[in-house]
Amino acid sequence: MDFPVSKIFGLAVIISVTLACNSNKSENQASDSEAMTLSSSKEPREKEPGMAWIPGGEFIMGTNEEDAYDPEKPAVDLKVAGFWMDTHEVTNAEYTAFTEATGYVTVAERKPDWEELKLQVPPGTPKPHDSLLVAGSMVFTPPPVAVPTDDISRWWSWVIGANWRHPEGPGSDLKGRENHPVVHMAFEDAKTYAEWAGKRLPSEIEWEFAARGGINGKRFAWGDELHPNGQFLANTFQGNFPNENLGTDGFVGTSPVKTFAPNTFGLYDMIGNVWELTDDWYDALKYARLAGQAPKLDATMNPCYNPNNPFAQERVIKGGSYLCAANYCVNYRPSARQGHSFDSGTSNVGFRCVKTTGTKSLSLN
Ligand SMILES: [Ca+2]
Ligand SMILES: [Ca+2]
Repeated sequence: MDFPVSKIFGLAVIISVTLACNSNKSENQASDSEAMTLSSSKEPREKEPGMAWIPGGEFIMGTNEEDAYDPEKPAVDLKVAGFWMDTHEVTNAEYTAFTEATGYVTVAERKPDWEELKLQVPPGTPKPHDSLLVAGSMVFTPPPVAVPTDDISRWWSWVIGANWRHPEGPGSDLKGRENHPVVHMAFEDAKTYAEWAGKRLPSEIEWEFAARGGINGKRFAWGDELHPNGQFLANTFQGNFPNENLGTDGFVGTSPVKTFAPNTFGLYDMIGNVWELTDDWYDALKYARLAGQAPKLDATMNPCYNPNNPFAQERVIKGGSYLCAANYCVNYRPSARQGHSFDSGTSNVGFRCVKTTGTKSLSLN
């Protein structure tokens, strides 16, 4: 598992912060691991524009595959109630409509708040100079030649002025990308949009159920082959990551939503294009806890656990992105999961929304 890409990582490269151990959290939430009442999975009569009805049911979450990452294991049987889900990732055009209606300014467009950032670094870490605490985000910056894949700073750069309006930084814009997924989304950016739209972010369980499209126990969302009959079914990375982005699937960056075939639930780009934020805190032992192989979290415990980043305040992202490659992360699978710092966006993270009538969060375990 690679080190999560985040604002504090980008700044840490600059201020040479060494990450050590910490467990404080400003919020304690474990909604995804709470048992909840399964509501009706019957499709409501009233349709939701731009959304597909996900009928709910039993499924196998996670995997027992030997070469999968530990946080994806083991496979567990779960039930999910029905819900509506956006058929595609939220686009730049949709996010533009939201900001025009509300005046909302995203996290990457704001000056970083040291009072929040210092909670994610060892106590006593000196405050960086004000000249470094300026608005920006992490941008994929491929090296010109092949490099070892053990250090993400070789291809992720902290770019001042990068945000959803300027995905590669100042000088880049959204022209011709209106129908591409919005990127550089921090959790607050996605959640605020969802609330404005009368929707919410999916739980990880809901997201994985929807991505599998009713196909249980398969490595990929569509079966066991990455390219059945030579077809590309998702926007991922072909070639040697990170320097050789061949774009054999037609795209070296994001693609317009709905370019690739939908899954059996009618959902596009659940795999690839951009990673998608969920409402859940990242817990590397979540699947093990659900299977009874690790102690359950209680209300007094830190809801976020990432052994690679003990300072983590991360939400789960799912589905992989246009940067997922066979020689590196192989995260274009429904069980793949990563933690994503709550206050950070990157040039390959977006989201989509869900909606339920009645009670919220309908995952059972
Ligand atoms: Ca691609
Ligand atoms: Ca996606």
